[in-house]
Amino acid sequence: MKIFGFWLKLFGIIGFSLFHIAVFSQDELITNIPSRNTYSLDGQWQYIVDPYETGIYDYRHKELSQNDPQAYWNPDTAQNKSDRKEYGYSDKYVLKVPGDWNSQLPEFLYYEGTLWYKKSFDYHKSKNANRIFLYFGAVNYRADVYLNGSKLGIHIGGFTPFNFEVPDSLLKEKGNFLVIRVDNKRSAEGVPTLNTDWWNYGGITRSVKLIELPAAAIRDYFIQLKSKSETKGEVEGWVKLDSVISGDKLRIEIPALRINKIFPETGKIVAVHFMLPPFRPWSPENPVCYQVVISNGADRIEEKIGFRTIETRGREILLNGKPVFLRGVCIHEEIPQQGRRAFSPQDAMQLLGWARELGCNMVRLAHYPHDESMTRLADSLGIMVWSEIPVYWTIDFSSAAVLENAEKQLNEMITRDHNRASIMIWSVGNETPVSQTRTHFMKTLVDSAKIMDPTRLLTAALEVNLHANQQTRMVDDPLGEYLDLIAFNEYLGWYGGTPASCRTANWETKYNKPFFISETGAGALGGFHADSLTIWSEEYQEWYFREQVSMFKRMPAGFSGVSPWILADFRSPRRNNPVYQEGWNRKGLIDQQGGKKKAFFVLKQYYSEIILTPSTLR
Ligand code: GCB
Repeated sequence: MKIFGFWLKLFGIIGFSLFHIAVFSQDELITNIPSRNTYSLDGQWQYIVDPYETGIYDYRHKELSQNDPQAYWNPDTAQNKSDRKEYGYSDKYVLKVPGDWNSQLPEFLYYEGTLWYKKSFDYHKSKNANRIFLYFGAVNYRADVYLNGSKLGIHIGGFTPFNFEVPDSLLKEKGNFLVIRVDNKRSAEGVPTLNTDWWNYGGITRSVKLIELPAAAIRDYFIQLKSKSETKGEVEGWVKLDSVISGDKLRIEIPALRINKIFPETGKIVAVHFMLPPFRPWSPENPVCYQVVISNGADRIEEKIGFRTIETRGREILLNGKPVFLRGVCIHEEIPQQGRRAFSPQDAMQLLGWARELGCNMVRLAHYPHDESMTRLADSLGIMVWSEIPVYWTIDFSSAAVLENAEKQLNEMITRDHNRASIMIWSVGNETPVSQTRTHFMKTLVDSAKIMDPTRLLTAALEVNLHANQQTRMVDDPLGEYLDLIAFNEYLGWYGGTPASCRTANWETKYNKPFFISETGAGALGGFHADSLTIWSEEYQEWYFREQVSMFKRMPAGFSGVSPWILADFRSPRRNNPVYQEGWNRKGLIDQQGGKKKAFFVLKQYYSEIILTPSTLR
C-alpha cells in the first residue's frame, strides 16, 4: 500500500515535468554527469555585448525572424563583398566558460543585459551514442540556445542545470556553431527579483557539455534510505529510463555490501526497494559513500552514495537516529580574492576547506543552488548541506508565473542533488515577508519538495518578531506550521542595538520543532583595528560574536544549530560605504584577501568546545 502511495506521488512528479517541458521546452534533466560520456565545450567563447538587443530586435523593436541574416544566431560571415553584416563574432572578443562575465573584463563589472556567446566546434559521435544532449551547469539568468542557426530552446533561472536534445540532423562532424543569448537583467517577475544583496554575476557561469546517451538510457534515479531511523537500512526509490527494451532488466549493485538486485523493467519508471545488510552510515565523522552501479542492457551508471537518515523528533534533529547540532556557516558562491563566481572543484575545496577549518559540520549554501562540485565535495568531506532556491525577499508572490518559475528551479535543484548524502535540508526561500498570499506560495513549494524528496528536512529562513514585552523575540511566522526545521535570521547587535543587547534577549518559537539560527553577523573591514565599540572594526565584529556565543549557550531547548553570516566577504551593489565597504558586504569571517578576521577565531573556539563537550550547548 505504501509503495502504491509512492507511485502516485511519482506520477505527480512526471506530470509536473512534462508540463514544464511544454512551457519551457527543455528536456527532463540528466543526472550524474560525471558518469556519462561527455564532450566538453568549455574554454574560450567569442562574444558580442548587446545592450540594445540588436541581435534579436529590428529598428522597430520587432523580433527578427528565425533566418534573418542580421539575427545574431545565424552565420555571421558575409556571403559576398556587397553583403552588409553589422555584427560578427571575433577572437578579439572572447570570454572564458565557465565563468561570469563581470570579473573577466573591467567594463563588464556592472553589466546587466544581453550578451551573445558563440562557440565553434567539430564533433564525432561515439559508436554507442544514440541520442545527444547539450547540457549547461548554469547560465544566469535567461539563456536562448541556438545550434547551427536553429533554436533548441530557452531556460530561465541562473543557478540550476538544464539540457536540450540535439536533433541528429542538426549536428555535423565539422563546423558546428553554438550561440547562446544570455540575459541577466533583473526583473520584478524574476526569481530572484530586482532586489537582492548579492552581485548579479551574468554569463555561462558553469560548464557546458555534449552528453551522449544510449537508447534506453538511465536518465535519473533516486536511491535513498527511507527517512526514519527505525527503517534500519530500507532503501526505497526509483530509476527513470528513457525507453524500455522488452525483456530487459534493471540491475543495482553495491559491491561492498554484496548487493546485486534485479528489477523487471515494467515501464519507464522502475520502483526499487531492498534492504541493506549491516552498513556504515554516512556522517560528518565518517563520510562513507558506497559505490553503486545501476545498469540495464543499454546503460551503466556509477555513483557514490552515502546512506544515512535525517529526521526530527520533537525539538531535536536526528542524524542516523542520534541528536545532532549543526555547526554551520553560510556561503555565497564567490571567490573573494578574485571577486568572481566560484565554479570548479578547486573553488569548492577553498570554500569548504575554510568551513572545515572553522570547525563546521554543516554549510548553508546561500541563497541559490551552488555548483555540483560543492555538493559532491561535501559528500566526500562529510559536511552536511542546506541547499536553497533564490526565493528571496520580495518576489511577486501573487503571480502564477513566478510560482511556476520557483517550482521549476526547486525541481532542478532537487533532481540534480537528490542522491547526495550531504544534503540534509532543502530551503524554499529566505526572509519572505509574511502575508496570506506569500504563505500560500511558500506552502506550495514545501508540498512539491516533499513529494519530490520525502527523505530530507524542509525549511525556509524566517524573520523574528519582537514580542509585546519588548524582550522576547518570537518566531511565529505561519509558514513554520509546514516546515520541519524552524530557521530564522537574527542580527541582534548589528541591525539594532549593540552586541550587549544579546545579554537580555530571550528567544521563543511557537512551534514544537527544532530551531536553527540561519544567519547572524556583523560587518568588519579586514585589517581595520579599533576598540570594540567602533563599528566596522574587526574588534566590533569579534565582540558581536562573543556576545552571540554567550547567548547561544542559554538558548531554550530545541536550539539545533547556527550558520553565521557569512564565511567570506562578497560583492554587493547595496553596500556603498566609501571607506569600509566599497561594494562589498563585509560580514565575512574571512576578508576579501582571504585573511581570517578576529571573529573567525571566536566561532572556531565555540565550535571546538561543542565538539569536545557537547554539553556546552546549554
Ligand atoms: C540577510 C540576508 C542576506 C544579507 C544579510 C546582510 O538577512 O538574508 O542575504 O546579505 O542579511 O548582510 O544584511
